[in-house]
Amino acid sequence: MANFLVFGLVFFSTLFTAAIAGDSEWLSPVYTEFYQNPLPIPQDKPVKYQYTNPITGKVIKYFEIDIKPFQAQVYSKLGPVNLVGYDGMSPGPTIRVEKGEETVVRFVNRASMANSVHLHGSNSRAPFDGWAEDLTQPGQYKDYYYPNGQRGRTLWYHDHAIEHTAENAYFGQAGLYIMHDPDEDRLGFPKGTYDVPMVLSSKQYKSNGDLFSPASETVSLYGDVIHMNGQPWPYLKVEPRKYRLRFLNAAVSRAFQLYFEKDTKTGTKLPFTVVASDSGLLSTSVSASTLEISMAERYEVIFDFAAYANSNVTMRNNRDVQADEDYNSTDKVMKFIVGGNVTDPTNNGAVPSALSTLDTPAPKSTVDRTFKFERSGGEWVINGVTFADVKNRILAKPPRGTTEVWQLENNSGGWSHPVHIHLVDFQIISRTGGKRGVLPYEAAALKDVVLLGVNEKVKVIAKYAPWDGVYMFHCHNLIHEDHDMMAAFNVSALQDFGYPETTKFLDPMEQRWRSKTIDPAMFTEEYITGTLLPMFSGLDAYGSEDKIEKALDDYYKTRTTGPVAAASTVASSTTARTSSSTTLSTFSTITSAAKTSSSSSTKTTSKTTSTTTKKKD
Ligand SMILES: [Cu+2]
Repeated sequence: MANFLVFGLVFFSTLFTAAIAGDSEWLSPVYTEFYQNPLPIPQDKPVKYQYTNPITGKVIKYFEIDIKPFQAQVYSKLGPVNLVGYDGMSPGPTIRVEKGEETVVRFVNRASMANSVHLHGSNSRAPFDGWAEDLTQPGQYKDYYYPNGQRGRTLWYHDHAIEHTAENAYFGQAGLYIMHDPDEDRLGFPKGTYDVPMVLSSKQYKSNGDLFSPASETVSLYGDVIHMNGQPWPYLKVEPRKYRLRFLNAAVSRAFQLYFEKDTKTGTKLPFTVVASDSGLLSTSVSASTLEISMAERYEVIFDFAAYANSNVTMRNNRDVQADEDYNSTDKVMKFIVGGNVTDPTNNGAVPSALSTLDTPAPKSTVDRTFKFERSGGEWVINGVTFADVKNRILAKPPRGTTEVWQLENNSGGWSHPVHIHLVDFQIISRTGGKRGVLPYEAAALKDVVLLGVNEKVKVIAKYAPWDGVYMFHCHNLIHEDHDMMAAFNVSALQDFGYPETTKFLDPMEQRWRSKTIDPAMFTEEYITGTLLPMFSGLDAYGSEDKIEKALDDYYKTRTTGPVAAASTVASSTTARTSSSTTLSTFSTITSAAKTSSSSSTKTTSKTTSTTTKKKD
């Protein structure tokens, strides 16, 4: 304890932003209230309005969320923390939807920095996917239109604003979005208070109790204060029965390897069952005693506290996870105080072995594209390209509906990169070069994030469907993402596809869907239920997903030649970086119908002249 005091407030608070080697010190003021505060449970967001299309019967639920500043108290003896969160809380309110019910979520910027919102895990149309340059400025709002047509899953909504995603997410802009699928009910998983959101983060505080900002970080912000649902090192009182724990790692830069131990028997890792991940249910339940969860990944675990009645179980984190920095207490997460009585014995049965049938892409032995994630010239790049490299940042043009294998490479021993590909659910085929292969629960899952650990090569396979349009892929270490390890792919429109779509959503910056200035007339029930939601409902944006999937399959089955790309898939002139005074045309049109070969993936481009005011390290 004396050690804590010596290394406390004065020496290692704000001055030492670079990581200090070793496990014993603090960067933040010493935190002493371990397991003294209850785990907060984010409240559910109520539906504000609802609209049913009189012809199709299709339901759209409307939610409205204000992005606004608020304060919280993390250190009881220091000053408050200044945060900016969805509805003034962090994590934001939990949005709950039923599979098949579409949603419109209006995000209203009542804060001081621009935002963009990504619903992570949703195959939203490009203009509603949170494209980093599709900013909503303070005083504006944007209506995001979501399909909820995929399998049930735990999604999350979080900031994706160009160059300051790390700040926005870290200061509070992250929340859960849980899509319930009736197909899950047959499994009898724990429900209600036995179904607990677990949002991990790791932060660093200043000597006054306020947050240290990631704004000037260019490498990583690992943080030394571990939070669950916004509370450092909390406790949760549980009953001696099964719980469903829905983990999300919302940290800026820290990956976790979680395990549980009984306080009276430390060193012995307790068993649990992994049942779901990014895209919902696993194919089979997977027994485990450690859960590796990197930034933006979701894993759902059934943990049975029955054997630990009237005792305490602590959730811990391994040290030496990848190349992350450890601090005094980054090996601790939270405590479960297990009572002696079960008040509700329902939904407490054995976890079935077979859980679901995954819609895995048809196997393929070739590698279509290779992407190297690396540090180059003081920037984080993908195949030498940054997101600021507007002319070159579209690194792939998979024709709509094609299945591709992407090889992701990290040749560094110094850092890891959780890679997120928007739009698709992918299967992890292989992992080589590092200390581990494909983890058992990864092998049973469809994912949208995969950790590319130190020196690892990971192959992922996905079908680039159902929509066409331009989407991002990037590292989910938010410091790397901001500086500028992000690129795009264009799921190319098919000229001769023949499916009758009445609306196109190719361009994430299409003017029609951009943010608007706050106007009270646009916030009335009459406007929203009488004009706005009927407009979305009439777009035919999502209603025919199954038919499109089938039409795409038929298209490729019947073809004897390669796919024919549309003459012009995207011709946007609105995609210059917002920090730029110059407008550049971003999206090159497709000139060749031929399926791209792997050569497209290894191009090295000369940097375009920077037109941005982007900060350089
Ligand atoms: Cu990275």
